Amino acid sequence: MRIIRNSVPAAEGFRMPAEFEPHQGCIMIFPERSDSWQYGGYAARKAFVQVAEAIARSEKVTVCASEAQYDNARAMLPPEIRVVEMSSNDSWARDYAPTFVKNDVGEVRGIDWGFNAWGGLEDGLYFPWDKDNRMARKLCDLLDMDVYDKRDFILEGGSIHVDGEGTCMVTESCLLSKGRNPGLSREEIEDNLKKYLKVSTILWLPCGIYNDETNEHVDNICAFTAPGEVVLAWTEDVNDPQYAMSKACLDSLESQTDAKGRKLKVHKLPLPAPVCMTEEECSGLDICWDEPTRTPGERLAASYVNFYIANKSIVMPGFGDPMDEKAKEILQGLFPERQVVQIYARDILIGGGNIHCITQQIPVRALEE
Ligand code: KQY
Repeated sequence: MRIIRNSVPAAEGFRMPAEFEPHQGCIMIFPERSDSWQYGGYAARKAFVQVAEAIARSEKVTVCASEAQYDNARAMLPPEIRVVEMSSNDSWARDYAPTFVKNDVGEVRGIDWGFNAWGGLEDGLYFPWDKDNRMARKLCDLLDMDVYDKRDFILEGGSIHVDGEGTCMVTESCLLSKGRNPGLSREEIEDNLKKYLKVSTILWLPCGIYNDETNEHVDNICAFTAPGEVVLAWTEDVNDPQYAMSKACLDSLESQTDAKGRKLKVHKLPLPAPVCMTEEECSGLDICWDEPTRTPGERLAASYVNFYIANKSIVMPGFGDPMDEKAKEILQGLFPERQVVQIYARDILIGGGNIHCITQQIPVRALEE
């Protein structure tokens, strides 16, 4: 594995493919952190296993597990899933596994962005985060891929979505937050995205999902379903604080065009009713640096937009809500070639994210095409 410091992906013809382009596989990390996951991750692990199994039906899944969890992961996961021992601070593969870029002859490389637990000492969610920050490079080594070193720029994979045709979508609340790159202007941030993802247009949405502790990652509010088409998390309840946020995103999407000059077709994806922490759930969480990570009644950032596009399926969350079925139907209509699989994901949501946040796709390489 070469660590590339003297060049950038766009200059060498590497672009980030859209998630709906073919994958060689998917990376996940086994959960165990006791202030993120109830009862040391017991229920979360079961949900992660269901997600991994669903994805593994159409692509190779690699699950990273700690030394302590390796035997358990190997026993819980089916043989076709690869389990490797790798240290991490938590389990958000979307955010700190590499972002992969690919060139026209099918070579794939990784990008190693800086990671500071969603805001570092400003408003980050745990400390330390050093093991997470080392994962992208280790994974590129494991996958035999060269890696671009961009650790001087803080970025999580969940804070970007691309259409594979020159457009990247982000939220202002996240990319312009104080805890990430306070020394960089909006233009300098755009410039990094353009050089590293090989995009020419950045769609800036103002915000994301209410109470999303990542400073409102784009992957929880809006996602590309095809070039020129997105799904947007939506509520008709004008009294819900989410209404104004979703409406602001809709207005913003309607006022912009993508890299190909298209107006975006926006499909509204309804939200479930507010999902809030119970006393019992809170009592299953350990304390993080003298503070509880969750409080009873706290609203979680539940959204059906947080789905994963696998080669032959869409793996989406369910919350035991009457809207589960409707959201599934909408996604099935938008992805007629893929089977929509819904997994009950409350135990993932408690950790602060969902199925998209715990997965990272690896584009197919020339040899596999
Ligand atoms: O990408 C995400 N949504 C991860 C959030 C992690 C929160 C840590 N509790």
